[in-house]
Amino acid sequence: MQSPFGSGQIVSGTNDLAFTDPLTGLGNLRRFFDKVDRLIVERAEDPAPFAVGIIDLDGFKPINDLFGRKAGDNILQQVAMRLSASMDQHSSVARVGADEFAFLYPMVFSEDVAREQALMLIEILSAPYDVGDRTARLSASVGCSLFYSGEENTETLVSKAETALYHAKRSGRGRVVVYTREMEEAAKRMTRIEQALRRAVAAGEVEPHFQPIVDLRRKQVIGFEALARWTDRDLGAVRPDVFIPIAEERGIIGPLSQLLLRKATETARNWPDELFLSFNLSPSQLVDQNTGRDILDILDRTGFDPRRLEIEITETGLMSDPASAEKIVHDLRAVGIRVSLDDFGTGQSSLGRLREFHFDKLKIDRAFVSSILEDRPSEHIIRAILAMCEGLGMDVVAEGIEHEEQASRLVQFGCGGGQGYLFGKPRDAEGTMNYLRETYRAMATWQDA
Ligand code: G
Ligand code: G
Ligand code: MN
Repeated sequence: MQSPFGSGQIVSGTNDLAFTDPLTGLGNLRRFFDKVDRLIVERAEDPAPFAVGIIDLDGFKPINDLFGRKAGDNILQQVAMRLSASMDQHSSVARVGADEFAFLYPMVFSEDVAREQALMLIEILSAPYDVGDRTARLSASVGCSLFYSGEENTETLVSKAETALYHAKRSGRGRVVVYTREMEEAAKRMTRIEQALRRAVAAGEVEPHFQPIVDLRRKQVIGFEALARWTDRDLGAVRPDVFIPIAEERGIIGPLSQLLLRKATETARNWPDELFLSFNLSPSQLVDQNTGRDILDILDRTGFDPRRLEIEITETGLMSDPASAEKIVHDLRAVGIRVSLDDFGTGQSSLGRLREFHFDKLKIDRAFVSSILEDRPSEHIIRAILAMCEGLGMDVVAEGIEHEEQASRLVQFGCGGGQGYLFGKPRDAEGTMNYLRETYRAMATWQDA
């Protein structure tokens, strides 16, 4: 049968509906598995490798929501057409999920070529799509795996491509990742950490440490940011940039965060009343409508004044479900909790967010602060952020200050707040109490003098 979509083999041999995706006319998952099965049998005598890959559209769901289902279907048909038009006479593509496609490249023998081919597909899919009189844009992530020996079967080959796809999605949009053995190791390590973390959270073994935030002009501590620290019995110290993402992904962030907030507020209520506590929320918590109530419950139980609490959120946290995030932020602000925008200037910054959301404070990412002395662009960016905050009536904290000269430059530019190793590293509850005693004693003698 001649394919309506160029040379790509859409249906070869049989027209069986059970093997065809009705929307796009491409083969479906069954057909794809069938083809790979058969190729593996063929390669038993001819030990050349071949490549499979899974393509996942980035940002298809918002397009569906924005343009409607019919337009979404139409885009999927266009995607199918583009993909099959880019297959050569050996290769084939199938639709294996709502917005997932799979390809089989029998004549691709190396990881490098697989990656090149996949990048080309991403490029083809990234061109604009016509939707009536509007245009939509999409990107795609691809995970590939290569068949090498007789040991493998279709299922393990495809599951390796899925593992690679998962890594591609995690590292951002529009990426290709080819499966490696290390990925399997990494997956096992993550599972070990996940299990240990579940136990530690249940046993209350994760601790908040506290890093001072200072008034740069008066050189005086005004509050602390709580930062999670965990030393496991077996794994030793695990860094938060390792275990927080695992907690987010495996659904432990809620209980972990509640444990940390409870401990942090129990500590902070013993500090002088004028000091605030700043607490990080993860993006996934802003999608969960229980978050607001959980926070208020904890404040109720520990008796910590909500007006002394600040919540730090990132722009990423506002993006996945802005309406949900807005409701949580609104509920928190209603009881006097302040909200700051963390890590500003990195990631997917959108100044538009500052118009839609009201933040009480903005934290300038340490990437800018660390280069403020050497680097003119950083200096200009910081000055622009400071001017903007002044106009919008937001407080500012510059993060990652390590040197006196950085602090004085920031003061000179009009930056009010600072945080960083220069003023203190994160310390546990007791260390923080000692820090406060020293600081307040020093202040008292200074004021007496
Ligand atoms: O403390 P620093 O060590 O390395 O923290 C690494 C990252 O982990 C930072 O981005 C910080 O915001 C995040 N983090 C630290 N503690 C918490 C916490 O209690 N909750 C959440 N959601 N993130 C945290
Ligand atoms: O993403 P967030 O801003 O919440 O994370 C704060 C992170 O910055 C923590 O990992 C903390 O340990 C780290 N940090 C705080 N002060 C400094 C500093 O002066 N230098 C560096 N390199 N890291 C810092
Ligand atoms: Mn923070």
